[in-house]
Amino acid sequence: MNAYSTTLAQYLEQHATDALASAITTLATASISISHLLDKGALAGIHGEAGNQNVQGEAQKKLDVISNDLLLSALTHNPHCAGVASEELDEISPANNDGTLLVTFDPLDGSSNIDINMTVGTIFSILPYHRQGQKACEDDFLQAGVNQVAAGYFIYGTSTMLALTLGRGVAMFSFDPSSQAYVLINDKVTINHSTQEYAINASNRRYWLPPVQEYIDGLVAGDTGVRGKDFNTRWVAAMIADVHRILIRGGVFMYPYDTKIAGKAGKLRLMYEANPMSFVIEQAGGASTDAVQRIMDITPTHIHQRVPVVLGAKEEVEYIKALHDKAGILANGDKA
Ligand code: FDP
Repeated sequence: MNAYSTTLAQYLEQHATDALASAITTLATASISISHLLDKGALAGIHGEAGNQNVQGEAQKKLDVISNDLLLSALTHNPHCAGVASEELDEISPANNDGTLLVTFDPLDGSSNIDINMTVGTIFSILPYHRQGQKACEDDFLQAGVNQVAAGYFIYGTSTMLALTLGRGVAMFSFDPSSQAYVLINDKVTINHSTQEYAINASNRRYWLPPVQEYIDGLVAGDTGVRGKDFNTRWVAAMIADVHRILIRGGVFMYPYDTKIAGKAGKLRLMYEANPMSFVIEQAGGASTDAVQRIMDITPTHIHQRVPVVLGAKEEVEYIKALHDKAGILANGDKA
């Protein structure tokens, strides 16, 4: 017998509208199927490449495709869901014209981790839909992150968990395999404002802007440099796992602007990764920017838009933004 007793269903009954509760329950049910497939691993024939490329030009893993299909089919059958957009699909999928919600998702973030038996997860964002009776189109999705009514992620790690925000803090649930239900383990997740831990892919150093190079040099110099204290790197290389670590024990995560691929300002996608994670991080007391402006204030121009991401401990995020401000960096990475 443990101390936890509130299920996701009970939590949603108390805190969410019927429509939201229904959409989140649909997502949770699909996540349980994905979690079971991951448990079976190679035995379920889910390892390896699917042999296609997604809209982002990345090789799709078999489980990327299976997870995408599971979520898409479940959500398009939900009566409250007017449309769905997936990181894996070129175009949005209209669903039920009378629905009041739009759902975006990254079916399996960090999918290069599947074959090495490391953490992956499903990230989702829920936006309002206002054109009832009409078929949803891509323009309906192009809303700033501040419009999100819920967001979160299911993380498939040593255990399966759900981090959820409905805009009034962040709740953390753990999946109980014996009851097959998500159970509330923390109803007020908070992030420390300061940290000595950071996450970045340092192999991209030569492509970063000077303020990011200067910032990381300061951290590496530790107590011999401008920061006067030692810092530690933690990098799982799956955003979902790096963000989850920050929610649990603090830190700052960066996938900054880089010049590695011409025309791509950052690696992460605004609508499937940056916005939902920003909502979760802000609701836990952290901050999230593209190093110049708040991510949730960005009005998307395209559903597959990419953005630089700097999120986590407030003091650190503000420090990085101040370095960019001092260097006169604009939102597109140019200098003022
Ligand atoms: P992945 O390509 O494995 O799906 O956006 C996807 C992502 O993982 C993030 O989860 C992760 O932070 C990042 O890419 C890692 O990319 P690099 O290894 O290219 O730095």
